[in-house]
Amino acid sequence: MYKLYDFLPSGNCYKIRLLLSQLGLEYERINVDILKKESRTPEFLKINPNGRTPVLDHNGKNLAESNAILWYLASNTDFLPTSNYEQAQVLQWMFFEQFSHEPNIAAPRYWISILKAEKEYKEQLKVKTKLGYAALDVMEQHLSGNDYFVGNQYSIADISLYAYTHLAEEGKFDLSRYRYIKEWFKRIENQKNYVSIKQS
Ligand SMILES: N[C@@H](CCC(=O)N[C@@H](CS)C(=O)NCC(=O)O)C(=O)O
Repeated sequence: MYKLYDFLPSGNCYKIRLLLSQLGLEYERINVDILKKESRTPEFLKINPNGRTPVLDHNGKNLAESNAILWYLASNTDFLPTSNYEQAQVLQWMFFEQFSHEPNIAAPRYWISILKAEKEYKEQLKVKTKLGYAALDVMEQHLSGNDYFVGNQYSIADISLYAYTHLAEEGKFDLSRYRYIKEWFKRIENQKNYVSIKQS
């Protein structure tokens, strides 16, 4: 029995909904409205002391951090390659996502499209935008020679990076010059049991 503590607009939460759909796993969704600080209540902090979604509850065992949850669900499935080297490459891209990509690409979207506070964040946006484009350049370069991030197969490395990349325009990133990233979006959107962030 799976329960997902989930905030619908969150790309980190969407990663989990996408993989659950592609694995054909049923789950109960528990809405946590982070804009109403529901992830910071004493009750929620018992579930995740870090006060953030997503959290997966699997038969009473809780797991936080979107990429750890992806790994947990994908283990022993086609969404995680089997060799040690390829598994380490999946981790390489998921650490890249959390350090160089998500903090720079998700934050502008959050400030501009969710909080509607572009003016207030003007200075921070300059820094994040520059670093966000640098992360997109790294992805574009990789995808210019590869269909997917690891081992030429669709994996949780792709799910992790897809979540916020395909929403980057909501943070005013111009994706028109990223031909290979846009072709990769199509390959992902054609995967079996793909669901969009709005459908899931
Ligand atoms: N590194 C974490 C980041 C999680 C995160 O930042 N979650 C946001 C939504 S995208 C959240 O719940 N924020 C609520 C808060 O900070 O109070 C992950 O990958 O799961």
